[in-house]
Amino acid sequence: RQPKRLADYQPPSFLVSKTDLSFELDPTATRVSATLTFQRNGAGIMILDGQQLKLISLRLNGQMLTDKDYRLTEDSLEIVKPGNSGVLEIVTELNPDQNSALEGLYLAEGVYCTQCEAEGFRRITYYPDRPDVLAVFTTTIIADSSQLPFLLSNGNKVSETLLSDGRTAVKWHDPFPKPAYLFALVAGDFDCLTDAYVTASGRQVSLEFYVQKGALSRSHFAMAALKRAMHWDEQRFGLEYDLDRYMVVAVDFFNMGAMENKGLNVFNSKYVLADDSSATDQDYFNIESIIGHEYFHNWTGNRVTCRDWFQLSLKEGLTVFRDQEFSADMGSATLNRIEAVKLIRTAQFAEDASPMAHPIRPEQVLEMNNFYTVTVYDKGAEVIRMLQTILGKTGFNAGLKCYLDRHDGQAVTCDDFVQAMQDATGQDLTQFRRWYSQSGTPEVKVQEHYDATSARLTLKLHQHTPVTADQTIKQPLLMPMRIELLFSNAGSSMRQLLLLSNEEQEFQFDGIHEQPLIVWLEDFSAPVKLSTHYQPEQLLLIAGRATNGFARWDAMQQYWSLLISKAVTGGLLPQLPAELVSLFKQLLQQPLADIALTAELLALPDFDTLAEQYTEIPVDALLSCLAHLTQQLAEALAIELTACYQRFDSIAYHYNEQGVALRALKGRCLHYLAFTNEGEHWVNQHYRQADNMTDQLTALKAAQYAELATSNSLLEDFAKRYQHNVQVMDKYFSLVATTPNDAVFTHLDRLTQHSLFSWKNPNRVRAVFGAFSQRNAKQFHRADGRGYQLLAQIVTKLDPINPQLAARLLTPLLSWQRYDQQRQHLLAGLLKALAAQASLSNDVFEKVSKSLP
Ligand code: B3K
Ligand code: ZN
Repeated sequence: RQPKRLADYQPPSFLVSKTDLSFELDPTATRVSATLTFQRNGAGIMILDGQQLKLISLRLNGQMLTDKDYRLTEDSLEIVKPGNSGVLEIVTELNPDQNSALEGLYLAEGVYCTQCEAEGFRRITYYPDRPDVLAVFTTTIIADSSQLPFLLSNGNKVSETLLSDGRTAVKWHDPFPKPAYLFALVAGDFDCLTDAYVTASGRQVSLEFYVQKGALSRSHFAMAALKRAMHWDEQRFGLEYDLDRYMVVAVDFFNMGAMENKGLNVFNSKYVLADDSSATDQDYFNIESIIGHEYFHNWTGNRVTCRDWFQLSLKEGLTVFRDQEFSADMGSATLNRIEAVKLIRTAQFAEDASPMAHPIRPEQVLEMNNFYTVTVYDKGAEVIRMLQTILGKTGFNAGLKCYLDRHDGQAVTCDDFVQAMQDATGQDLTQFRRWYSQSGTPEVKVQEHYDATSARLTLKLHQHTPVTADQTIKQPLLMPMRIELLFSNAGSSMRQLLLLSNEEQEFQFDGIHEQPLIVWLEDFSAPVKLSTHYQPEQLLLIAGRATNGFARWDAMQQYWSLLISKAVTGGLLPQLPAELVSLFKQLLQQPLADIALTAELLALPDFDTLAEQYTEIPVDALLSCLAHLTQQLAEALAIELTACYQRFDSIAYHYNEQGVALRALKGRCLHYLAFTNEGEHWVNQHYRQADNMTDQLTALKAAQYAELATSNSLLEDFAKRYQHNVQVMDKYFSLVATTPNDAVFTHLDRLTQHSLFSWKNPNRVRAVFGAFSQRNAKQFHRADGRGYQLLAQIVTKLDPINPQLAARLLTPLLSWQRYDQQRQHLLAGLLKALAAQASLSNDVFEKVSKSLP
């Protein structure tokens, strides 16, 4: 197996300017006729990608080719004498029904659907399946329209014809040249929600959502979110939609969240369908953000695309940044930042410390699908955010405009992007580019020195990036560090932006007449691990006073981390300090005007955040500390928790900033109240009175974490109530999979027998086994290895069915070196056994082989 390397990039030898496709849909024998108009672009042979295809016929400029005119392998087709330009006609046959990998064209629940990114188009026809070949696509879909009333593809609908055999042919034309990964076809029977949007320049766009029959009433929120996204992109970046039609199809069988195919997004139904009785605040949030994300790709990804897949962050990091900015404007910016940073500090830091460590622009890839990672996406977004911090919003907007104007219609690189930012602003970004090539989490140490006589404050910063699995040599990075100096006089402070570029660097401030308390890394202005010398009391002061909401939350998190790490080192359970109790009392008695922030300030760090602060993760100690602290907080604050819980009457459900915040605060109180003597009462009442999914789930989770006797009966009630709503049943599956005791193994077994469960449906598999391995630390990390064994079995079972999914689920097993000897031994054994299996997919093989010494 040969990985591809960025360093080996060669421009394509042939380009395709026109791609005409015709599909005759059939469950087991779909015929695809492709007519490619090609031109030579450089030296080299004509080699087309193709996988799992049956070649039926091949013509060059009208002449039938015979087997001496071409060479066929498992994954390619070489045309021996193509000439410098011409027309190639390829007929292939494929089996959508058998396609459980959900890549290429597949049939699931009566719907034909495609997924071509990254390299799925080669499962549809022989083609130069690479993002730097851009063609104008015309697609004809032929099918029985009584079975499949909607036959959709990219662009504009050109014609619909009834054929003599009773079938219907629908023809689509997409005027924008695009790489094959943005091609899409959907055929099925749906309910359709339509609406319209008038762009800033007055163009009328028809908006269409295709959803499963009966789900129309659950697609209004997504439609409204789409209109908000379209408007926001016009306001913020001056970017308008460019086709007459924007279609979104929701399907239950999908490997990821959604896909930005030109003019025809395909979405996981989880990120479209919602109503107040079935969706949580989090679901609504996710829908708005993903609808935004795929829409924003129309410019950052589609109009300007990637030259090669190593450049993936060019579109993904940038588009995540754009969706984060959108969400921040639609709701609470502080809350959004907190959530984004949690993801970096858990999954992304873990990836940097794992055998899969890679820069946001990877250098070597065996299976591209393995690189749709938190590093490429979310660290990628942090890198873009740093650019905005360094250049300012105006500079950044100018840079983005320059990038899009300069490269519209092209397939380009991350370097091209940074160059545009540099050219538009005049800022030298040479050193900044290292963020694209260097992997790992930088560690920054800070020291402060205050001299009263000269009124001078000196700040000394030191940066160091530890070696990673993929890279040994690390260089200093350019990082923006936002700080705030707090003075004793309440309300008096000074905010600064420091640009750290050297390994060691000093910053001096004169005219500082008293020693300030420094808030470091406001708003998480760089994706680094910071080590400071705070005393616990100082952190509580920052939590009370910092201007930046994120910084206040962060100070609380650091406070708990410090307390817990002292306890872990001493082999003891942490005791609640009196000053913490009084701060919490105050927050509960007088919540801040920012209710959402109050709820966050009252939260303990989660297990995964704490875990990333240790080289060897003390699993059991961390879990006991967290449970113990929760119990102690509940006991010490029972009265205040009750009062705060009761203070806010439940308001009728509405998804808006205030509602979200109130539910979060009440939910936080309930989480602790569940640990008091009256836990059962509060949880039962919360569950029964809930008029929405958020509150129901809050009650169920509280009951489960506190291991209340009522937990099981509430869960049963829940399952009965929602047995007909598969999206909600996924939540039930996940809840059961996070059962914190031994019983979980019997439950998991039972769930796989459930009538709704299918090994072929990624949503179901993720709901059960994703939840078990990523959100049930206690049982997954059992010292006897039972959790690990189970996950390894599941990966083995899934690999032949859906390699992409199998490889994703495998991730938690890779970090075996992060645990104690016994766990290391168990994990390494399982990984070796996996590696020894015959016919592993590239997806699983690449990860397993990297994880073994
Ligand atoms: N671009 C797609 C992800 C494709 C993943 C392929 N394995 C969704 C997104 O990031 O918008
Ligand atoms: Zn994306």
